Amino acid sequence: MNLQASTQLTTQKPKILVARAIFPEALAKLEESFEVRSNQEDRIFTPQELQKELAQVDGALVAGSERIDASALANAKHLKVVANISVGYNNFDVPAMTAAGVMATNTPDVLTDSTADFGFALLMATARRITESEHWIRAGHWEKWSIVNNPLGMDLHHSTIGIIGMGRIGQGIAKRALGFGMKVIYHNRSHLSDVDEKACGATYVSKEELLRTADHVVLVLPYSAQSHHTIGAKEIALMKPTATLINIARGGIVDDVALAQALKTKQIFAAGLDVFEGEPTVHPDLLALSNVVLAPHIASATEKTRRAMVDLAIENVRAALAGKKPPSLINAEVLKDAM
Ligand code: 8YV
Repeated sequence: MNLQASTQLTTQKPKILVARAIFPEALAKLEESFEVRSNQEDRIFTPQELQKELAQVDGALVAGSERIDASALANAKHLKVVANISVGYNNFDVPAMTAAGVMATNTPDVLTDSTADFGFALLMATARRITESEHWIRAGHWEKWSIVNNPLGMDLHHSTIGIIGMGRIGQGIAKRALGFGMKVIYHNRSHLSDVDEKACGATYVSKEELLRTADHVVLVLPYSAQSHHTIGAKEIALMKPTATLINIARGGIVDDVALAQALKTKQIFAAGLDVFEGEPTVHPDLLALSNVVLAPHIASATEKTRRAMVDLAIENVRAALAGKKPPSLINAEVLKDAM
């Protein structure tokens, strides 16, 4: 094969953008079949940069940090697919993507168990004040140990867990809670089937009843205009003063200012937060409080799961660019005209 032919072949490969750093092995595999524009230095693109990048490719892998809307797609004449390396896709304007003929995909299922594990870990750390206790040791306070003067926590076992958002991850948390002898109540847009309710040992209640009766409230619902500030001052006021609030869903589901105020005045016992309004910025009032456990959006972050998420996103791009239906296509209506 002469050099010209090889160059010709290279230029015939579909072009893809990898907007955030991914595992080097995954990138190397992609480079076998695609001409890849990758951002391994992981600097988040400005909206203008993202628009320019998308204009040059047939497909893209992105994460929650990339907003894909009409403006991002304005010059993306060849773009067929944008694969989110994430199950939540509130960074996608799906109608705008469909209107532009762009397939939108996400990464469901592969992260369910890791995320449910983490939700439970955050709940335990929050209720049993684990990070606060560690700081206590590091600050040299162990000398002050006494029966009544340790960081005293709240029990999980035989308490009531209230789960708002009972999709795959919510159900995973419910099943873990059963192992702790917890009573499970939930609120969701729709009731689970009888079979699923039974498998989770869960009872449907109104949001108000859940907030009033749960010892631990866990948020696992998708973010949308409708779910914005699902928990604000009014909702927190319904909660028990001994209750904990766990958010592994999305920033914006909780009004962080109202929550910080409630934690400051001990209106509720504690909170565990993996997600924040305005990430990666955390409200300074939350940073100053000891009765909140903070994590940097890591619910899905295990080695195995993050690799599986990247692999599924790649599978989605491969299928779309081969003229097939991607395994986790969000906007199936886009196929009506395209295939
Ligand atoms: C992602 C998440 O790591 O899947 C989701 O919805 O929140 C996380 O698993 C994050 O969104 C990065 O894209």
